[in-house]
Amino acid sequence: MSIENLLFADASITAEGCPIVLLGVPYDGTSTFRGGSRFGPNAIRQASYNFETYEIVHDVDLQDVRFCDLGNLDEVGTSEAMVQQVEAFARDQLSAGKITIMLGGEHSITAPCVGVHRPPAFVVLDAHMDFRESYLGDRNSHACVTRRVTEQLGVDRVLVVGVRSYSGEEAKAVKDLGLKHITSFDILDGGLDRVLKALEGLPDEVYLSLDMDAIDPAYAPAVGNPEPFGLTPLHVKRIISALGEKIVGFDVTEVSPPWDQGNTAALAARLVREVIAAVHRSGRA
Ligand SMILES: [Mn+2]
Repeated sequence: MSIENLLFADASITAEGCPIVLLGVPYDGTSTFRGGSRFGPNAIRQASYNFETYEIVHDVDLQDVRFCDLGNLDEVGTSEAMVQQVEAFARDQLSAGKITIMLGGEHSITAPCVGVHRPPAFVVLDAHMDFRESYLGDRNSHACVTRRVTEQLGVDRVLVVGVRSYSGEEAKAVKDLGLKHITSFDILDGGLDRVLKALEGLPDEVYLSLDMDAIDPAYAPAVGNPEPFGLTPLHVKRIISALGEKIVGFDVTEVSPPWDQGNTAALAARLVREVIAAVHRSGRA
């Protein structure tokens, strides 16, 4: 199978009868430090063949799960074009009652998808607050994602986990608006229980966005903006398990293959498989 036709391991090629739909969004047009995440979707797909089909914690064999991989969106030049593409995808899949999983691409792909989904709750794992009003003249920038989502959903529906880097201007906006967030330092002091308690209180439908830079660069070095003092892969696995039955949309972003020895893509692929198994196990799909 050529790279153009490479599917995520165990995925079917058509959406018919599949409650879970994967899509690659090869967009990295607003990346400012280390580009290359447009190669992320296919690197994650390639890495997905490394793993057993049976997921031990969920007692789910992915060969028995109906999910499809629709391939990649066409590459586009502007953030506006990307936003339109992702919105169209999200509208189609939402009206068909599908659970969407996007493989990024940079984190800017999240806001248009969430804007269409309008979930009762949005949880984002990210080293960064991404709470700028605009960045380098672009409101669709990866540096503004959580700000845009907060505008779309209302601040009460948003929870940021693993954050440890933001500007003074963002700190003020976060405080003024009362954006809920749990830093990686909070987790160091209070354990993951603090996060799990916050997740327990969420509504039944949650969109989960994973910026791979939430995870420590020791485990996920190939991201656009690596930030020390991060979460461990097991933290993220545990969060996915805790949310499993509530997940109605998921994305994994910022894997940048030109900087990777393969471990970042492998971890991303493994976590996508974890999400699929957790969602399936819940009976929602
Ligand atoms: Mn980030």
